[in-house]
Amino acid sequence: MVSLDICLSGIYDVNKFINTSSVFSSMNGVQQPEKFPSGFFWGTAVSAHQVDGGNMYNNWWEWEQVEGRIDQNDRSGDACDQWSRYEEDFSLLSQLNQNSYRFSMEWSRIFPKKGELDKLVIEHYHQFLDALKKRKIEPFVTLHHFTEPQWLNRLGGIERRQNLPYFKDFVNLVAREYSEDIIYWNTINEPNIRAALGFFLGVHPPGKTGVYNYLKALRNLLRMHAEAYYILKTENSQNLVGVVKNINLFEPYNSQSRIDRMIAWVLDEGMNSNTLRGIRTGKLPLSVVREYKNLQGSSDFLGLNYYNRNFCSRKFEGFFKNHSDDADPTKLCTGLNWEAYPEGLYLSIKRLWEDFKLPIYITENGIGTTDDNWRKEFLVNHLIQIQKASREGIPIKGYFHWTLLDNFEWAEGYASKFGIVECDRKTLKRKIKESGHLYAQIAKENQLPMKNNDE
Ligand code: IFM
Repeated sequence: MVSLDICLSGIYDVNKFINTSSVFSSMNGVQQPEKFPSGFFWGTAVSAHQVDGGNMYNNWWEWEQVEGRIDQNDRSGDACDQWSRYEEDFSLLSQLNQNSYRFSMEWSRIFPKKGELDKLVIEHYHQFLDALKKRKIEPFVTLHHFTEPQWLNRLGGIERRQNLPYFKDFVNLVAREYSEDIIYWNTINEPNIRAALGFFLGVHPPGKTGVYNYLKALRNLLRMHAEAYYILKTENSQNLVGVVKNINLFEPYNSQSRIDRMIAWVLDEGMNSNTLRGIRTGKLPLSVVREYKNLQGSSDFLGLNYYNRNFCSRKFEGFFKNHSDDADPTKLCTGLNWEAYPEGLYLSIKRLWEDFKLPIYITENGIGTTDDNWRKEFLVNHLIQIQKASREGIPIKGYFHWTLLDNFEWAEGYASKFGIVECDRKTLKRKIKESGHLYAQIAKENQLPMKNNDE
């Protein structure tokens, strides 16, 4: 049997893993796979624009219509049509032994026009939540996941501070309507990524570039987070509210090089530390003003999205690349070229814990690949890292695999297959992949796969 130490440090072929090793604890002298904490949330995460279909009132819809912006000129279109197929999808969740589901409520659907709300959409979300409740699936709701209403953009978008009240209207409404059915709220999904892709690199709407725009957008996203936290806690103090931060690890390409180390520090500061510090202390990134009211301590938990690490050097375009020199090209995430680095999940969890001492939910983690065996390996290897951190006493309360269905991966279109369930692009027929079956087994047993005694 593979020893525990090796098991924790290595990358494993999942078939070997399933057959010969697991994270074992000894009970009455019998080796048992270690359990995840009791009450652990097993789920998948999605976002409205990526799965619902027909989101024609948001800025992404407009953005996609211009040729050349999305890989293969894909458009979100019907996406996975979860808007009308949610009953079918939630039955799939039950089949997959999921006890939770992370999804986003679409601001532009609730308010398709400025000041005008759509009552049918409000009702739709009630039914959606009822359908989850009926199946005993805990909703984890995200309020902002990369999209904004088109009318907001015409008023200057999220980079304009004067537009903050519109977001507050949306959150007030959602808090009033749904607080009885929702406990877990994610305010903003990946504020730094939304700001970097839309306002620094210009590859997401509104296509702006530069550090100044990045900081403006990021500060406003943090203000939006702070206001949402305040509204939800005022509505019901039992609400549990947290930001979703993705941790992009930045390492020097050459650890002996002072410049590489410095670049890694700057990128980490700009993409990670400034935001985490903001939420801890209330201070907005590079702001001359002191604190922003309601920002300090505005998280009951941390949602951690973790995918990959980057190697930093001035010789790379943009000063970093997202895989090592000897990465196996067949194992990189489609379109995004991320290389799996499971240990980075453990490091990111540790970092959040040391900074905040708050419960942590892994709100996203996954890989875009057509090689489903590789996805199984990826899954298991990352779950091992969660167990390692849990063993050190860090309260990790749930894991949401990204994602349920193969869906619209923003600028990468439909080529990147992140789902544990296939969604046929023509018929939208769903089919559980092997990785889905493996995940269902893990969720059911609340532990990694059993050792096969025949080996
Ligand atoms: O699909 C995205 C998601 O919307 C935000 N986090 C990263 C995922 C994979 O790129």
